[in-house]
This record gives sequence, structure tokens and C-alpha cells, in this order.
Amino acid sequence: QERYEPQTIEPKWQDRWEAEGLFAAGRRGDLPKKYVLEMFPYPSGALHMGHVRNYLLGDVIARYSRMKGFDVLHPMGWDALGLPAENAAIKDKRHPAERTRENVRSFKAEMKRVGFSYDWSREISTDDPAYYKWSQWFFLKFRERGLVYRRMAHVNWCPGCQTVIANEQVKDGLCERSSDPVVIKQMAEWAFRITEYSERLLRNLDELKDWPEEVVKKQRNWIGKSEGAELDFAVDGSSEKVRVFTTRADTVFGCTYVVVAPDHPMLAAIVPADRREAVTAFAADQARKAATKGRDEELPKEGVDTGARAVHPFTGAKLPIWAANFVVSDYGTGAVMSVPAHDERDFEFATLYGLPIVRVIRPADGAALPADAAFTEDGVLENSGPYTGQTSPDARKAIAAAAKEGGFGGPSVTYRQRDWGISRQRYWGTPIPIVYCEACDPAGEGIAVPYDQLPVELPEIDVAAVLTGRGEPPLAKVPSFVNTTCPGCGGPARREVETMDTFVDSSWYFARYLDPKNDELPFSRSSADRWLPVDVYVGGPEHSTMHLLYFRFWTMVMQEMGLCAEEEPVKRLVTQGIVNGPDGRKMSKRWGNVVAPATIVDRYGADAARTFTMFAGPPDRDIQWSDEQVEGSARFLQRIWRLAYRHRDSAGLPGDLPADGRSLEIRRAAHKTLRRVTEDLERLSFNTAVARAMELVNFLTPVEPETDAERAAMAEAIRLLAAMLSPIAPHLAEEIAEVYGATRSLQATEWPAYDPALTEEDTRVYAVQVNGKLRGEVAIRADAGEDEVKAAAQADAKVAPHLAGMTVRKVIFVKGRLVNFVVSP
Ligand code: ANZ
Ligand code: ZN
Repeated sequence: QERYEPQTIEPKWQDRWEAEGLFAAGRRGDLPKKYVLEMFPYPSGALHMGHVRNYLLGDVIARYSRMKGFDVLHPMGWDALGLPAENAAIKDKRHPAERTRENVRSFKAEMKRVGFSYDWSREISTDDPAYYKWSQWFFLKFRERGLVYRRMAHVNWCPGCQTVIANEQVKDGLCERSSDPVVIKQMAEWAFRITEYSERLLRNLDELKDWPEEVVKKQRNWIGKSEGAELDFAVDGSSEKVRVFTTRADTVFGCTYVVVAPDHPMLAAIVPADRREAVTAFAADQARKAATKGRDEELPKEGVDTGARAVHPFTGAKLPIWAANFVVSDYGTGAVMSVPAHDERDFEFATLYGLPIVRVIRPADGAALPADAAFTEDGVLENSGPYTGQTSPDARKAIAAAAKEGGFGGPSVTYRQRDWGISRQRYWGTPIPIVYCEACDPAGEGIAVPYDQLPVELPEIDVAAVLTGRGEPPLAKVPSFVNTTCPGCGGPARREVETMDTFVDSSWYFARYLDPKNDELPFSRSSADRWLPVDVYVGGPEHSTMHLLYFRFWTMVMQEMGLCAEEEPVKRLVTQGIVNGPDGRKMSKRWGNVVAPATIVDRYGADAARTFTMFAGPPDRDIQWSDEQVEGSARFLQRIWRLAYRHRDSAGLPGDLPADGRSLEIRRAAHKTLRRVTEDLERLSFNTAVARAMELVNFLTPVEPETDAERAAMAEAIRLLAAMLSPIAPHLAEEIAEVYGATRSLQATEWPAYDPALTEEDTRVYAVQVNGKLRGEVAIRADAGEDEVKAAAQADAKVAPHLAGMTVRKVIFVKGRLVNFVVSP
């Protein structure tokens, strides 16, 4: 009928896609593969348009790729375990599994209504024992490779709740839940030795050419490689040595004292008896202060002279050893040589405590030195014995080499990255497959649960009794879980009662999709060879470091285990911008500004919601939700439908009638648009693709074909329009294609080819201004209309920053020459 009715069209096509199994991966083993993945959701609350944008980006890519002749893997699953579900369970006394199941059901129903093209036969959920069995398997395999160990670590302990809490739950030193002051406690935990891969994680970043620069930069900083030297300072009158890490070995002759962390393990051995009490009191005071300070707060510098003396490795001078709070125990060696003349922190500290300052570097250009500050740059050495006169870089090398030669240190590299602690005192997580037996394992190192006993399943529980948020970890309160037999001696043993960080679950889920039902291995080698790496991975930039580092690490280990050939999981990473609500704040349950896809689908249709979301801006930019613009998208789709409907009688005409005059014009417009849209989709520029389609619709709408050639050209244009829009507005596109004679779904049809002869054209260069200031230029074909030029200008890398966070008040457009955005904050 003449009216565009998404409410009838959309379910019809969704049913048909499902019935035909069009989205099953592996249907076309003869075709090249493409693995398109979106970060799987944590199914809490309800799906909103902020999530939808993420999945939509993947969906458009998946749909386009199928038409381009790829065998596409596009799966979806659930990051179902985790703290929010457990906290909700504590509050309302319902089992987290129940709520999770409900949420998954509603997420899935909503996803289907938006028309996402998932292969649901591969659905996974991390709370499924058939899934977490393999997380446990990996844990044990990693442990066999020396990549899992038990360590003592500083954790936030809330005495009120009797549990360890995450950094995020500490507010101004108080427990968020009970308001008790949080203390730092030493506790045993399981950790992954990710630092063993720091160098490789760093080095491979150079190869990740299709990753956003910001993500690569963040990972680089997170790993934090620091090249320098380690130097030993003998402790006077003792056999001990204090080893320091420095990036400025060239300043060693300016070292006037040595500083160790307040909790440096060597203190007990080197502090003379008469200073012991003072140093211990200082350490205790600092531990308390560190525990109660805000997470990002920096404490004022404080220190204490330990009374011990260090021997300078080059001059033999006796230097005081201090303990101070600006030296941290878990970086480098936990000790530094202080050079107040050339380091700001040292300068501040030396000034505070009246310690000597000796200058050993002067500026190479002879510039004057600041009187009351450190000179922190490289220069030329002075007062430095045999090294005097050398430049800083040369001296660094020479001094590190001398230390190596003399057996008191040498070149050294340190990373800021820490090992990954994964123990959580929680119920709703993957049980750690370890038991403790006092007979076989008196040291408490933990005995692996035998592989044939995996999975260690989460026990059924009395929710009200176990999930209290207080006392011991929940699993410790379930005797039937805790008490087990030792796999070694068959005697009584206790199970590990802590569960794994959920980042473990998400470190390898992308590989489980390859072979989700495998019960011999997490996935088969042949499935890995077929599908890995992920070709496009779409997700939020907030995962730049933790998740995206963990799963790179995991993949390296999987590769070493022979499970896959790839050591990097993802070829191209797309980080999508935020969807802000109409109030300009990030769409979130917390702000009460979420827009539910169901409401939008009911009102405007899934295709309108999809078109709006893709048109609103480039993938990596934030967009603002706007009901008017969704309505605008719906109107645009309506116009397409009316156009198609109006010319439906021409559908039977052959597409390649000889064209001239007006029919040629129509064909040129259609083919040029097809070419542009194809290029835009290739570079994931979806907003400009929509803009170009709009231009074509504007062009075609007023045309009244009179000859058969014109009618045929019009029918061809409409067919092409449907095909090119089908990744974005798939339901409408299918409906039009069907009216125009298609017998198969567009998803089983090849992406149309444009006729190059019809697409030649000349271009214009537009000056792009923001508030009248020239900010960039865009080259675009001469017949591009205002919308298209605007979209291209907004997407331009030079222009975009000037529009970020601004509201466009007006656009001045001079055809063929200029576009000027009038904006205000
Ligand atoms: C002497 C020196 C002289 C330093 C100078 C700097 C400038 P990055 O680049 O971050 O690795 N340092 C080393 N271990 C530390 C610890 N555990 N806690 C606090 N500070 C520590 O910084 C390395 C520098 O940070 C090292 O080089 C050391 O100070 C300090 F003119 O050594 B430097
Ligand atoms: Zn035993």
C-alpha cells in the first residue's frame, strides 16, 4: 500500500531472515571470512539507544560485508556475571541468576526488534557452567605455564562489611555502603602474570595500524615502559645493598641521599636500633594515611631519616637513607637515588628537610639556570668525575655500562603495568578451581582441581542467608561447597571460596563464539584458523586499557598454547562515541534520560531509529538524541517508500535500456551515489552515506519519467537505492527490493556494482569555516548538495574539533565554494 508502515514491514522481514537462517556464519565456507564483533553487554536494566548505537555499527558492517561476498560471523552473547547483579540480589533477596535471565530475555527481544543480524545459534553467556568451565580450564593451564600465582597484595578492606571492596567503592576513605573507614590490608590473592607480556603488548601496538590512535596511546601509557638503569648502594656497615631504579643515571654524582618506600622490606634489616621506633611509627602512619586518602589524592611529602647510611657507588661518599611517602614500593625497585638539583620531587623534599643540593648538569646552550628550582632537562655533565663534559645521553649509557662492569647494577627497563589480581570475594563470578589441603599443601599454595572435575559449579544458595554483603565471602557460607575431598590424598579439603574478576570471562569470549558447543576444548583449532582474528571490533573507548589489554594478553597465551595462530585478537578496532540524551548528558539509567528502543520502534520503526543513529555523526563522535531528528529520519524513509511505490509499475522494465538525456541523468545520479555510498561504507563513514542517499532521493523525487528509458532508469535507481541503504535501513530496503522483483533477501544478494562510465565527474573544493574562520577544506563532487557538503565538512578531521561540544545555530552555504557553521557553546 501507499503508506510506509514499518510496524508491518519490520516483523515480516525479521521473521523471514530468521526462517531462512541468513545470518548463520559458515553458510558459505567457500567465501572469504569476516568476523564482526561488538563488545558483549552486561545485561543489567534495559537496553537503551546508547547500547543500540554500538550494536548498530557492527550490524551495518556485518550486513554490508555479507553483500560484499564475505562469510560473516556476527555473534552476540552476555557478560552475565558481576557485581551489579549481586548487589541487586543483596538488596531484593532474589537470586542474581533470575534477574540476569530476565534481563537477557528482554535485551534479546529488543535487539531482535531493531533488526540486528546476529547468528543466535552461537549465543553464549558467561554464567553458563558450560562457558565458565573453560575460564577455569584456562586458569589452570595458565597456572601450569607459570602465569598464575598467589601473592600478597594491598587491598581495600571494610571492617564494617567484613569484605574487600574495589577502589571505586571507596569514597573519601570511607566505604560507600557502610561509611566505615576503609583500611588497607595485606591479603592473599590470585594474580595473572600479565607483566611478563608487557614488552610484547607494547611492541605489537606498532602493528595495530587499524586501531584508533588514542587507544594505542592509552595502552602505551598504561604499560608505561621506562628505560634506565639500576644501581646498588651498599649499606654502610652491613652486607645489604639498596638497589635503585633511575632514568637519569647521568645525574648520579648529584645524588645526595637515598630514599626508600616506607614499607620497603629491607628497612627492618638496616635501620639502627635507636631509630627503629621512629621509622616503624612513620611507616604505620603512612600506611594509615595512604589507606584513608582519596584515590587520586596526592599526600604532602613526608619522610624520616632512617639513620642508615648508603655508600655512593661512584664516589664512596656516605649518604643518608631516608624513608618517604613519595617513593612507592611496587614501582621499579621501591628505592630511588635522590638528585634534588635535577628532579622536582627531590628538590621539594630536599628543601623541606634541608638536605644538600649538588648541581651536576648544566644546559648545553649555556643558558642561565633557575635559582630555586630543579633543572630537569638533559645537558652537559659537570662535577661528575670522569664523566664531566659528556652529554646526558652519552653519560647515561656510560654510567649504566660502568655499573654493569663493576657488578653493581646496569641498564634496566621498568614497566608501570602491574600484574592482574583476579580474586573477588563474591558469589556471582566464576569459581576459582582450587582446593586447599592441609596435609598435602601445608603452605596453602592451592591444589588444582583435576580437569575432569571441571566445571566447579556455583552452588545453589539460600539467597537471604548467603548474599548479605557482610562477613566472609558468600561461598564460604555454603558448607556443601566449601567442604570437599583433596584430589591428592582423598582427605578433607576446602575449596577456594573466592571467584574470578569478570574481566577473565571477557578475555576470551570472542573465541568461544567460533565453536560455542565444543566440550573438549574452549574452541577447535580449525575454527580459530577459519575465523580469527576478529576483523572489526566495536566498543566503547572506556575499555581502552583493561579489557583490551587483558584480551590481547590472553590471545598471546592462547597462541603459545597452540590454540590459535594469531597473537593479536583484533585487526580493526572501532571505538564509538557516546549517545547523549535530549538533556545533553550521557544516556544512562542514572540520569533518567534513557530512550528505550522499543518506544522508538513502536513509534517510528526500527529503520528510522537506525537511520537516525547512523546519520547523527561519525562513529567515534558523541551524538545527541533528538526526537525531531528521528522523526526526520522516518520522514526520509517515507519519501523513499512513496517514491518506490509511485514507480512500481516500471519495475518490470529491463535496467539497461540505452540512455540519453534525462534517462542518462537519472542513471548517472544513481551510479554516482552508489559509488560514493560504497566508498563511505568501506571507510565506515555512515553519516555521509546517508547524506548521499538523501541527495539522490531529493534528485529523484520531482522527476516524472516519460519514456521507457526514463522509467527503466528510474526503476534501476530505486533498486540501487534500496540495496545501498539496506545495511542501514534493512527492512524498508527488503520491502522495496521485493516490490521491484527481487526473489531473494538482499542479504543473500551481491552488493551492486556501479558503472564507472556513469560516475565520472568533476569536483569542487569547499572552504569550511566555523564562525567565519577558515578551519579546513573539503573536496567533493561538483553536484553535491548542501546536506552532503555539510556532512563531509563536519566529518573533516581539521574541522571536527572546532564543532565539538558546540551547537550549530546556522549554516551558510554557498554552492560550489563555501560552507560556514555559525556555532555557540
Ligand atoms: C634519579 C633521578 C634524577 C630521577 C633525576 C629522575 C630525575 P619514570 O620515568 O616514571 O620511570 N623513581 C624510581 N622508582 C620510584 C619509586 N618506586 N617511587 C617513586 N619514584 C621512583 O621515573 C623514573 C624516576 O622516578 C627514577 O629516576 C626515580 O628518580 C624515580 F634528575 O632517579 B630518578
Ligand atoms: Zn591432600
